[in-house]
Amino acid sequence: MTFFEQRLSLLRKAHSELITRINEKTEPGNGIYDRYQYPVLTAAHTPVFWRYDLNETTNPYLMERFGINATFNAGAIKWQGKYILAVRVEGLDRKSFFAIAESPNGIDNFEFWDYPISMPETDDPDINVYDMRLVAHEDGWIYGLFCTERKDPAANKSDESSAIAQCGIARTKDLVNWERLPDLKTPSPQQRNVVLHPEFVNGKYALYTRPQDGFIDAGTGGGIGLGFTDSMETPMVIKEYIVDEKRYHTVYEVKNGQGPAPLKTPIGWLHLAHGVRNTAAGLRYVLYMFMTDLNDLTKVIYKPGGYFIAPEGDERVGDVSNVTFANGWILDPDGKVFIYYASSDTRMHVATSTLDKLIDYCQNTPEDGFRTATSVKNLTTIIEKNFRYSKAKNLVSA
Ligand code: M1P
Repeated sequence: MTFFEQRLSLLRKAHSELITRINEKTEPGNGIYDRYQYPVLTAAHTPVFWRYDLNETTNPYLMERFGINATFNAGAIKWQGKYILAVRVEGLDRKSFFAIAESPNGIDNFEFWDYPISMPETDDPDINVYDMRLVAHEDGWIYGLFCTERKDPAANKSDESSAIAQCGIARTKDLVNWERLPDLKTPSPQQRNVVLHPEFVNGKYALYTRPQDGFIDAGTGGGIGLGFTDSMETPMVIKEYIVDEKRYHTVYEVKNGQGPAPLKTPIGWLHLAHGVRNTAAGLRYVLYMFMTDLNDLTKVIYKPGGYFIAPEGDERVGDVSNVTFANGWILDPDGKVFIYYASSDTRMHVATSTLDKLIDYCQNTPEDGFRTATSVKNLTTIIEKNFRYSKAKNLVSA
């Protein structure tokens, strides 16, 4: 065997072992959802034939020719019986693109399709695209809404960082061929985390938005918004109604954003969102949940206090540390929910739960009372209830 052949065989073996690795639940969990032992996708899950020129003549050292930095913030959909992730793949050059990975069980054995998505551009080409939300809309199309970023034309000459973020839109029937539609127009100068609601509302398309003033700063943008457009071919939101506000001394005090499209339940629409707060170590991104009324999407009917998922252990560290972010989940017909979340802008994980458990979580977790005293009251109520219960049952201790 030549050096090249030996090295290629090692690379292929390591890749194959990684992508077929069984992923086990970590016990005992918190009863709300289960986390898993391993990330479902990392940069090393991308195919060897993406990263290397496999011709011994043109690449005798078998060096990486197209390095992958991270695989994160994936949209999700169940399609043709497979658990599909539309992954934000970031190359070493910092550009993100989308690529589909599929798994037979949603927990492990995720494998990338041969080619990344070739996303058509508009007349104003995207400099970077990321964080796709996949939605099977009742109009029959699968939509991908994502952030498209371009340099801010008003930035100072010396400023090579300022950007304008807007919502890019594309649709498909097969996840391979995409029709690009015009970018969404809204009253906000910057727009990220835009998500299409899966059903028509009074004959219109409904969109969750996140109005914000600056590229990073939400500024006067008040929280997660909701707007309507007559058409996705000329998408335009004239007014954004704030559904879930950012608020002082919460996990979403700096900004928040809708995660994937909400799931319909008999009780209301179930939402997964991210909230951001500031710390001495920088921004901290966590996930939280709330539910909205089935007939009035602007009315929050349940909102557990605090976070639902925050970075734990190795998840805390990555390119942008202390971040959990989710823009994809899948509801199976038997009620099982697969929550796909990324940690620290680096890798993808799954957590599993059921619709019943998540509704119970939303209905029965105390709300944030916005003061220490109300938090202590919530805790005391639980303790007293437990003591009353054990006394009634003649148990020795709670
Ligand atoms: O770096 C954390 C996240 O920051 C942005 O989210 P938001 O728009 O809420 O600030 C996005 O760039 C997201 O991709 C990233 O994970």
